[in-house]
Amino acid sequence: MNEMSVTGNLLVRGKSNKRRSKSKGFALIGALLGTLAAVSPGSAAQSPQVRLDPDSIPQFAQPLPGLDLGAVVSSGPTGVGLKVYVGADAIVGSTEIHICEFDASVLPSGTPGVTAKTRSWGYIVGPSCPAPGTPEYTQDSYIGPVLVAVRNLPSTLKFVNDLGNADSTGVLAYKYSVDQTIHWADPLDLHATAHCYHLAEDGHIPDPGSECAQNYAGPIPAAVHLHGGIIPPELDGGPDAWVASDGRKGHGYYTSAPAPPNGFTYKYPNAQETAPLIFHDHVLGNLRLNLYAGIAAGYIIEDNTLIPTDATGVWGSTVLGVAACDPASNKCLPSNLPGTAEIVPVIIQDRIFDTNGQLFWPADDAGGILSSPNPEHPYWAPDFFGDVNVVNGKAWPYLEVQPKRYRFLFINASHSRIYNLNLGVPMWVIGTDGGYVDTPIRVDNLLITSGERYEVIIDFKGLNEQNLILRNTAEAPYPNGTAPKPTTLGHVMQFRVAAADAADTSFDPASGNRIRGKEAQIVRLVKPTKGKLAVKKKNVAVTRQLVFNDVDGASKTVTNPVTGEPGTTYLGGRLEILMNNTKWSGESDRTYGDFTPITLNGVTNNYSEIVQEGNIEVWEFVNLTQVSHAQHLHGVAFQVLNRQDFNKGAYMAAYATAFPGGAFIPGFGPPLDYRPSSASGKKYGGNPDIKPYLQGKVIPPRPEESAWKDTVITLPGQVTRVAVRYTPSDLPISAKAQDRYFPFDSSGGNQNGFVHHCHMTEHEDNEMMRISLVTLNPDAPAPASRLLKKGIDY
Ligand SMILES: [Cu+2]
Repeated sequence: MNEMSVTGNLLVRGKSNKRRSKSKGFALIGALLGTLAAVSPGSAAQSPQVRLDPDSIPQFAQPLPGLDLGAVVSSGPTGVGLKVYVGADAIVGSTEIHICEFDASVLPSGTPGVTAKTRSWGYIVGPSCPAPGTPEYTQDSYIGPVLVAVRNLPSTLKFVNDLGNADSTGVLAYKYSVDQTIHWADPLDLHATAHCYHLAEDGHIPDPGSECAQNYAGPIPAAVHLHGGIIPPELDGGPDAWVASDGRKGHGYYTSAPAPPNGFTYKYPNAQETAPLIFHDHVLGNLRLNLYAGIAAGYIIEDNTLIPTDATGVWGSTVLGVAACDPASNKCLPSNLPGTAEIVPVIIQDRIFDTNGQLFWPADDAGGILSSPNPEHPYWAPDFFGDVNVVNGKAWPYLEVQPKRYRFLFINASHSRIYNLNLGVPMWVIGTDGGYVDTPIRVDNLLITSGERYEVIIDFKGLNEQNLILRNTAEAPYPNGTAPKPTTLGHVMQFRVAAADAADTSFDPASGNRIRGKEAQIVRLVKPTKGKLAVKKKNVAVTRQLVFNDVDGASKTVTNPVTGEPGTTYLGGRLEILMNNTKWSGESDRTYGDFTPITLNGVTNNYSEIVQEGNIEVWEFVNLTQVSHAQHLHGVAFQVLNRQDFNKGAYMAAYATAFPGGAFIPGFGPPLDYRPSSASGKKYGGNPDIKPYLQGKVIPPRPEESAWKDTVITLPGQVTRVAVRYTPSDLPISAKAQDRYFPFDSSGGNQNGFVHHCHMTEHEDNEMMRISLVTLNPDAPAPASRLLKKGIDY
């Protein structure tokens, strides 16, 4: 099958100068703050690290960092690690979180040759970062914390970026691997003079040792995104909201309250349904390395009105001091459902280590393997697949359990790797990305992609004295790649079941009893078992078709821009993956006038997805590439409608010939006008309608995908459809037009949008991300009359 490729000429761009100057304005903000540190010049160097053989790492030698229940109510926030914070300090008070560098115990002692801890980055709750040389500088885990907030009680989090400069970081994976040829935050504004990003777009290979090929040496930028948060766009912490360690800022920077120059304060309203969220780094074009260094944490929103007073667990109204629900209302969760404080997070990542226990990143030919397929992007590769599974910050840990039920929160926080988890015993899904399911769903395998979450109950009863291994069988890339090596990547963690029987009065998911009471069931946009809409078709305001396409570079033999080694042969392959063939900024030479330029703080981006608050839309993701993607929408929840195969070759041919001139133009945008036409099947998106190329029946979502979600697996050669409604998720379908709105200004003053993107970090870092603006429902109250007001409540 012919894959789409750059055939012949790369697009000649006429507006480059305009684009090259666009990010200047905001770099000045840092200068005005007077906090800029001297930045030393960079150099182009290949990482000297040597990869550690994953077979040498002892498995199941370290306990899984668990929840520190002692910290729940009494002592309040201290340090990093998987501590759950419940109580005034974390919920209604102000919590200060520093983004820090420190050592973490990732590999077990006894790993041959490894004597050092793993230098990492992460969130540290408290007034400052731990100082080198102090005991606190060595953290048990880089992941965390897990914060617990309560619905409708706002939480104020002050984030401070204390990461310092790239040339002095001990995280070698970052120091040697930032790629300045992709569109990234670029705090030093190298774009303005060296045009690295645009040169790469035009097929230019950086000269060896030139600015564009050098290791980034400036202040480290970071952004904090609340993944799954239904929040105002100003608080979304998207790619342009970054702040660098020296106070330089991206043009989407926002703070709800005074903060240090290198930080910001977000007042999260927590107005949404109960859901397990994540907060993690989201800096433009380089979040893969920030995440790799460790910056990720959990954020659970609980709903007191669902929590019964007679809970048997630690969780309950007494913890929060707020009246709980009346079980007779039929709205409560089961009274014996294990509470939030009993959730065991299982945050799964894959990593590569060097022989000194440090994080290793496969950029260019670090470690002697040429990982970057194209010299135009010497430090970037289209996938990252590690060789070690790390859970909650520990390589292949174990967890001692009693022979009874436990409640787990599975989070895939890896880069490109999809996991297909199985334990050999049933797993009962009780919640997904956006909250609880109606009734527990039994699964024997749990397919989970980057950014997805599943809450699961596992019953270890009768398994006394057994050691169970949580295994992974997913190919990488999924589904047509390499099977995981059974003895390394095939192992995730181990459960050791104790000998003595244990009493268990907790909720039994096999009972068939509901999770959500009858009055609190999921508001259905779709009928999941049928794969059909649950709302009338006329109530779907807009259908969009978004096509994912590869833009490939050719194999070539050139001088390696990093090492200067002549005659280096690059394999060629994906230079970038696009949605609707459109770059992140939406800039292109199209003259249709179908994209809407919107300017925020002096920077203009070209929007295509202008959605209206209150509306229901169907989004169809058409995957023309060879791998799965993980589509994630910010600021809203959706329901998976269905999937359907299509004739990829025939559609790709029709797609290519629909472009002006009859051939694919990389980065041009979709071939047709974005607005609906008969050729697009009346869908937005500017693509030939996929409908004539569909094959077979619609495939309903997997049962465990049937609750609210924000991230979905989209397989190659398939259309994946989701139904999305731009309102709070628990608003009844019958709500009147004037009631369909968020409690805040979802439009960000008609200037500030939300991104939607692939959650595979190599893809989102390199253009597989777009912006959508949520315009206000004209029938709904104006922002000044809404519950949450910018400048006051957020
Ligand atoms: Cu992707």
